[in-house]
Amino acid sequence: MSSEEMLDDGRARLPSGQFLTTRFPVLTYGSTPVVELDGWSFNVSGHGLAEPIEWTMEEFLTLGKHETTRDFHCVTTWSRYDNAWRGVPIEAVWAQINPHLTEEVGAVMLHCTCGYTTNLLIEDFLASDNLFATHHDGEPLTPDHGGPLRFVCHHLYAWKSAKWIDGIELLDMDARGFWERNGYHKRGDPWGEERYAYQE
Ligand SMILES: Nc1nc2c(c(=O)[nH]1)N[C@H]1C(S)=C(S)[C@@H](COP(=O)(O)O)O[C@H]1N2
Ligand SMILES: [Mo]
Repeated sequence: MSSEEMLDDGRARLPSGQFLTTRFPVLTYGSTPVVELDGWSFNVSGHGLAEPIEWTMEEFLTLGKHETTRDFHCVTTWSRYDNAWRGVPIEAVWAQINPHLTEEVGAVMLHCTCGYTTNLLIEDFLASDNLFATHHDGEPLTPDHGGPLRFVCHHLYAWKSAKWIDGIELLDMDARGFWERNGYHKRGDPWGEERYAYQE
């Protein structure tokens, strides 16, 4: 694992200011919640959607299947290469939402059981290979890493990869989630070192 590797498009595999770890650190604001699936639902609501959409975990997991192996970059400067994620692909979830939209969606706010939120522009949210992961490196996601369900967005800093996700709020325009209101960048591109709000 060299830190001088390049991606196909010529960017460095390891973004500037990052160091490589083979560990899988747990980065959580607050403590790990216990997600009780009894009574749990995944909710989609907000801008352009007349009727909210609701799925049980069982229903959500039947929407589709996807596996991808990608790098993970935390803004606190650690990066972990080659994480094998498995779960429900973004395309399958969006295929359920899109036909019900009456207006254009510009961004989303992701909601988690613990109250954590994070915002993404719609094009970042819909990037191919994004997924709602249930497994990491062949094992069910542990509660610390967001089990039973976490969103994973590979091309932005890992704070956008919301653990214990249970909802998508559709927005007409971008807004700020938890870290984005607390000093972090609205978008968070690791190759642009979009770490802090003052860089916007
Ligand atoms: N719900 C929730 N999701 C979260 C966080 C959090 O505190 N709460 N932390 C974020 C941050 S800052 C990072 S780096 C990654 C870390 O994921 P990991 O703990 O599985 O390594 O989760 C992100 N998702
Ligand atoms: Mo992070």
